[in-house]
Amino acid sequence: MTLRLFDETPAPYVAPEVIAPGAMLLRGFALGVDEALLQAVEGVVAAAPLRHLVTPGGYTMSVAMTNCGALGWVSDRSGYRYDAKDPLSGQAWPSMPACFAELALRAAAEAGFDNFRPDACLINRYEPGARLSLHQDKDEGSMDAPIVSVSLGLPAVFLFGGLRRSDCTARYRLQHGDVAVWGGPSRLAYHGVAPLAKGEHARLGAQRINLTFRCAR
Ligand code: MD3
Ligand code: FE
Repeated sequence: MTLRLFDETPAPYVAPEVIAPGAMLLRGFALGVDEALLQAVEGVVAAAPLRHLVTPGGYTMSVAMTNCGALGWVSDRSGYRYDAKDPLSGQAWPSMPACFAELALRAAAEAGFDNFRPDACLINRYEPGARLSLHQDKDEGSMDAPIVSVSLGLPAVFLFGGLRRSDCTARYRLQHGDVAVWGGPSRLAYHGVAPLAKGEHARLGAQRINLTFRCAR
């Protein structure tokens, strides 16, 4: 038996934890490649800066976002959509770094979804207090492909509900290096992120970064 002295100490990755049909948590799965992922995030952010998007209802999101890959998720007063161009620069989004595509492919395969080739990666940056209210990811062209998410930096409380907004939500603490895969019957589950608690992460400081890989086309 292993004595876990500090809750923040990541456990080595063992096997997927099934939280609902088609929804799996791969705790610590990204730990071996976390530094490569963060350096690639820095490259993407240098070309396509993080920004606070405005919702169709006129609210400015507390989470700052950018994208890489062929398509990027954007929001403005006219709605939510995927776009091949960064509206800030008018240029194509930065290409998907190889280490992103490789990790997403491996994680999806580990969760039973073969040949996952996402064309979009949304990068979310949370600072203390930032949150994502309960929503479904339904702007993608195909609901057959899963979504893969990678958590980096400060821990967050992830809210996972059902297919109706009114369904009750379970809470999961996502830590640096955790990967989640959502497909099949959980693809349209409502989910969100509770306001980020203050803290300091050794590599990222007072931030959480989440990478969300999608097949948008
Ligand atoms: C469960 N991001 O960007 S990713 C989002 O931590 C988003 O930044 C969160 O939700 C974050 O849209 C959570 C995990 C996730 C993504 C898609 C899902 C969970 C999901 C789709 C269905 C069910
Ligand atoms: Fe989402």
